[in-house]
Amino acid sequence: MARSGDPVRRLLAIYTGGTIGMRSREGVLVPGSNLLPTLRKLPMFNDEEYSREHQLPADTLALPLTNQNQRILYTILEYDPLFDSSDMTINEWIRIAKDIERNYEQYFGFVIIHGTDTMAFASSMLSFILGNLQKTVILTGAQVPIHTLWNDGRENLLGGLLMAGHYVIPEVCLFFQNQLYRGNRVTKVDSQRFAAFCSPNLPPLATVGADITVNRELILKASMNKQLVVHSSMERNVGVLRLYPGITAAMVKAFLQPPMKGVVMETFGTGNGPTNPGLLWELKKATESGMVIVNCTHCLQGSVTSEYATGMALSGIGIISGSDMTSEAALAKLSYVLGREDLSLEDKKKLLTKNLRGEMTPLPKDVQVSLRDSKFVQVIANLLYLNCSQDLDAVRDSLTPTLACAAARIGDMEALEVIIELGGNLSESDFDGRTPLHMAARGGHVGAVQCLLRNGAKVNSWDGDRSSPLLMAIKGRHKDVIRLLRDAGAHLSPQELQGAGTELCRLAASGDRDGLIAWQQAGVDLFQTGYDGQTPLQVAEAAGNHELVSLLRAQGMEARSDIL
Ligand code: ASN
Repeated sequence: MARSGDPVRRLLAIYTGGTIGMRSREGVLVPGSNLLPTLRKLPMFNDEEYSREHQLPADTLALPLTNQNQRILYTILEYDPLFDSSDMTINEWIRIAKDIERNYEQYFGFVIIHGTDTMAFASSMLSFILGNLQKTVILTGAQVPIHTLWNDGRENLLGGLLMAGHYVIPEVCLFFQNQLYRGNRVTKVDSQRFAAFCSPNLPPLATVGADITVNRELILKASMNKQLVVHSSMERNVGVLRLYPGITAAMVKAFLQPPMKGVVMETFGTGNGPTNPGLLWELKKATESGMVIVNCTHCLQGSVTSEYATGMALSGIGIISGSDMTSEAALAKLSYVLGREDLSLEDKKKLLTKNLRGEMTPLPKDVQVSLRDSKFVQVIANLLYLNCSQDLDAVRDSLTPTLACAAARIGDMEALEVIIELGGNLSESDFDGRTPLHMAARGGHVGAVQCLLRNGAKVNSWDGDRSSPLLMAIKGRHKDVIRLLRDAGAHLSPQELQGAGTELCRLAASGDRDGLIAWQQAGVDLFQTGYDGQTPLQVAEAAGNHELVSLLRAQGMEARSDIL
């Protein structure tokens, strides 16, 4: 989270519809166009003098100077047609995301004026559609139209504009009744009262009273140096199935038919369902044939755990725990993950269990982790990712080298990816001076080496024993790793090369063919002499190792022909 020093902040307010601008027609409320002229007439939304003096364009208004002397200008992009949010679909949310993308550079932040009925779905979906967000996106709306005498629209819209104009909160948020929530944590809980939303499993990101209190430790960290991505290939064939006592196998079967590809199943309490064998069989058949089912509790608050046999029965048939996600967030995540064409089904299922946009609390109380378990690294990294306030950056920077080394040592790609996403420096060494690349090279983990190199790890570095990743790969005889490192420009230091002749003779004496080939692959001349002036060829001849002799002679011929 940050506040910029620029005295004028420009926001884009995308008006999609909703009660806030509705008008009564034949006794019922319908979406109302021309929100801007209404706002122009309200002094709290329009500093007329400033607008005139600065000749603002017709689609742009200026808020009066804020308490912090900030000037906020906002341009209204009004959709046509406007929507009651009951008519919104993934298509409209992708359109909003694309409008944000198109205008991303021109504006400091974005406010989306949306109907409240499906606003929790909208904010959840947008949190997944918008990848690598570095600017504030706030959804808001009202329970009562803004042009009526007593309404909540003015307060909500003004609050949304002020928050987006003052703070960089790089998330999709929802502002309602003085609270700024993470968008994928909210649900609509009241159809009439002004306090329409709640965020049952995460406190508000900010609260507005006489002062604004921002919960800095909750704000997600922006993925710096990465470009905004609009994930428009969201899977539409996803749905929500609410279990109830007595639901039959036939009903569940009917729901799970094509084209359905993913289902959020709302279950009882801590994630429990009936143990009726017929019903479990239908669910098992579905998961086995590729249907992805996420288990969310239909309780307002709390998480899916594995306390009861009735819950275990569901996880035993391939149903994925949705932890403490709201059903709205789980549906959006399912749509995003299933839409990722670059992933296998297994990878999609794994991704669903991870915290991607702060939508779930990463360390459920029932997860036991041990220091020996690779999951430990992931859990710590996830915790750091979620609690990424500036205060925690220093802790993160000191922990990530050790975490990355631990992950690289066992070739734990998932943990490495979490650390990379966290922004950890992959060239930083642990207390032994070893970098993650040293550890991955020593273990011969080709995937981890590739991943580290791809993400900018330094290829030539020397640890406390003055060994490079290349030397570690040679010692382990990891041919594929040696090749990767060499292709990336790895070389041995003069100090490492100094003792090479003696080491080659030792390998020749013990008949270690693979050891010799590893050195040769690393670009080392096999005809160096050892401490007593003998070459490895002479040592092999003396040992009567014919296989090695012919290998070394062939190498010698090759080397000579190279020189000629
Ligand atoms: N039906 C309206 C909508 O969602 C409700 C509202 O905005 N308060 O568009």
